[in-house]
Amino acid sequence: MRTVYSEKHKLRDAKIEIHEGGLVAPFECPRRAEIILDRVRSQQLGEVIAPNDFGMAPVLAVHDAGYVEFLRTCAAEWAAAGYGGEAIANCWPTRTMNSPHIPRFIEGKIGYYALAAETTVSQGTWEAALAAKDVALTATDLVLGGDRAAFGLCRPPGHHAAHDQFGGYCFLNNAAIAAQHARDNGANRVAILDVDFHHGNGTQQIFYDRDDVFFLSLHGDPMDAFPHFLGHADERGIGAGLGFTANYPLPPNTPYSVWKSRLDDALTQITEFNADVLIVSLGLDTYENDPISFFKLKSDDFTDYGSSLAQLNLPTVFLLEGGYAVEEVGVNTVNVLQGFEGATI
Ligand code: 7XA
Ligand code: ZN
Repeated sequence: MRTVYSEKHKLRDAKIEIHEGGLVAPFECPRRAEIILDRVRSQQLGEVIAPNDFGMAPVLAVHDAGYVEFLRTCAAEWAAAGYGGEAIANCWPTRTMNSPHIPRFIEGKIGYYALAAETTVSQGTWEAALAAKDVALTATDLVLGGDRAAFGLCRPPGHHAAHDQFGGYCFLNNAAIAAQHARDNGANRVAILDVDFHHGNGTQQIFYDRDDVFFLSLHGDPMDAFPHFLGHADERGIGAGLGFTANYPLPPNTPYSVWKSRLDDALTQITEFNADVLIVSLGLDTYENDPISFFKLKSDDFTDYGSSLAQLNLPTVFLLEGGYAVEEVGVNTVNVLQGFEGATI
């Protein structure tokens, strides 16, 4: 399996994150990608290639133009306002302040486009996010061109990014951009399976009313876990999209046996959907020692479910999402990919 990787991920190197009442060094850090790349190479998973530049059209196919322009200019506008540090939201149009007006001043504008406060927009974030979507699109093109599978080593991740909101370490929704690209280039039905610990609220929102992209997610119950307000089992899609969203919220301390039984159900649904392409939002924060999550998967479990994913016998694009047990994230990532490759179908 080929891996797509860009050095530009290093441009996303924020210094602060709001966490448990204080400021900490961000969990989503450049070292994650370097550890994964090292493991890809040491395990000889396959060739590592650089992404192609796909420009802005695939981004604007799923994201709002005003939002994209905000991401492009945010860090500079923050600095121009005389503010120091990194751009960060502190005020939102909350449930009692619903207005169509988008503030002109950056402090209001960032609140309008943010869905959470932990994630800053630092200098270089935009360039890294652009490179990550090119990584995702290049991996998708490998699969559309006949590769059985490809791994997009995306950083920053994407699945929380909605049509016009960032947060949860995500800016551009790499999986959604990839899925739309697959639809626009010959795939009639695309399944997005999100195995990150956190619900992929952004991906769900982008495809919620569509029947051509089936979004399925296994995640920490939003009653207990970020993103807190989306990811319940009764969210199943709307209009033509009804039945094309499937959520599997799971409680604290969920062991692999339970998680895997929900995965098997999701895989059955993907088979019945008759997908042409599978995109896996590959988060490794289901790991038992992840510092911000609460499932109990062990390293061998990642190999096991990688093998199960292969049983779908679909062209498969793996796109990196979360996973913050940095020393083990390389092993766990490559275990999924090797489990997939080693499977007998
Ligand atoms: O998949 N998403 C992540 O891994 C990021 C979750 C951010 C959680 C922040 C909670 N304060
Ligand atoms: Zn996550």
